Amino acid sequence: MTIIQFPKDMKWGVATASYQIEGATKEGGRGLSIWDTFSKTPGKVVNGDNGDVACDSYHRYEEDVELMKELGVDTYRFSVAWPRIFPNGVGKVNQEGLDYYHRLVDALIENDIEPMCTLYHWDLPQALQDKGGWANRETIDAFVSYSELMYKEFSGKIKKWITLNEPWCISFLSNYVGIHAPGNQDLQLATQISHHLLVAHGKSVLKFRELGIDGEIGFAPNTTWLEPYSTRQEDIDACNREIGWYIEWFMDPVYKGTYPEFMVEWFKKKGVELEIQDGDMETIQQPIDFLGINYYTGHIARYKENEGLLDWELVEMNYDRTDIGWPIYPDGFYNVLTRIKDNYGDVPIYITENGSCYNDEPENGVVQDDGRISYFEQHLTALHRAMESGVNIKGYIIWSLLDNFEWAEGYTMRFGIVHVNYRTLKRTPKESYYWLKQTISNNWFET
Ligand code: NCW
Repeated sequence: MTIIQFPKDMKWGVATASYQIEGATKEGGRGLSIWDTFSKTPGKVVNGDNGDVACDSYHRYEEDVELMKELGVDTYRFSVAWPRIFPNGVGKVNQEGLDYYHRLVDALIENDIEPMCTLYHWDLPQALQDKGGWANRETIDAFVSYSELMYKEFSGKIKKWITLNEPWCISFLSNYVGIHAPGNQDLQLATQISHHLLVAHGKSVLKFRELGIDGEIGFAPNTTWLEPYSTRQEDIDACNREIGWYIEWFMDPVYKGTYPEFMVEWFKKKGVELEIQDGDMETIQQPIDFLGINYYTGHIARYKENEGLLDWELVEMNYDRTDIGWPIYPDGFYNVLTRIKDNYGDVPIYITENGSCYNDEPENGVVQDDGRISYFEQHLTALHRAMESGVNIKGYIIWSLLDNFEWAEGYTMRFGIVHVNYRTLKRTPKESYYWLKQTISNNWFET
């Protein structure tokens, strides 16, 4: 038996995202988002599911806050639906949208839960997509106006801000792989979008500083780990490319003001050329207060000529997988965090998402999600090891408080520590919720 003990000032939180939980898509003056359009396009989402009702958190946020209070977390990471604030992306502000987030934030503060606000977790106003979306640099300005309004409106109430959630997903998954909204399959476009996102992030941080807002700001890239199958250089290089696509592609510009040469070269080989305007790299390299890291899975891989974009293939090692099919690879979590420390030094890090998909259902009112408990044990152990190696971890935020609309998977994949019955909207805390409650209150657990 080993005790894994966390520092006294460790923050514990849960996370959600607007389109995945709010529902009420036609209420409160909200405009359309690209996910309304995408989910209603036949063939894009499993079972033709959409976020019209989701967890109905727009109406049931008080119950959700109650669940957090009972769990004992001190942080709630949520996202704002941009089309609730600007139904057309720019222009007229929708007061009802602001009112909703005031009600939510006030309820959190009353319960001693600190709000951590993500400005963009994928629900772009459709009106902006109609003009090219993130491929159009006007969307950068629209994002800065939207973030400026939010900073001013919630100044003094929200002290932790995240500009973008998972810029890799916003650019490459949505515009190259094409399985998320808006669903393009164009590498040149996707890569250019990744640059526009970073400029939008940098400009938003600049605005935050210019306004002198009291608080901290960062962004939250998604990460993964590929372990080379052999010590052959080509296997090592192939894995490095995949890891670099998530880590260095998005973090080097922010921390170093340059794109990683090995990736620029690779993209060039694939016919991709970035258009970078004067001043862009300086804008992107604004100092941030913390880095948000999302980590879920890793793989073993080896070089394979002309396989996919980055010339690698998976090697099946029979690792356990979660119900969404992602291998469980806690060493990858440690490796990602130490690679970031090696690259960028002692940057403060919040784990802004970590969690797992298990589709256990209630039996006699109990959801026995042992797989999820084991996942938390393994990943918290890896996190602790990283902390002992000197990685500056400030907090751990669980994805997710609730089962919710899992994008292209619709409602078939459940990441919540609280079960949601999508017919009755009843919330049932799972066994992992009670395990976490104990762990959070102790600030340690035993393995
Ligand atoms: S889909 C995804 N997720 C899940 C989602 O619920 C959350 O909103 C996201 O922040 C859980 O955490 C993130 N991430 C994308 C995973 C990439 C899938 C790669 C497919 C490659 C073809």
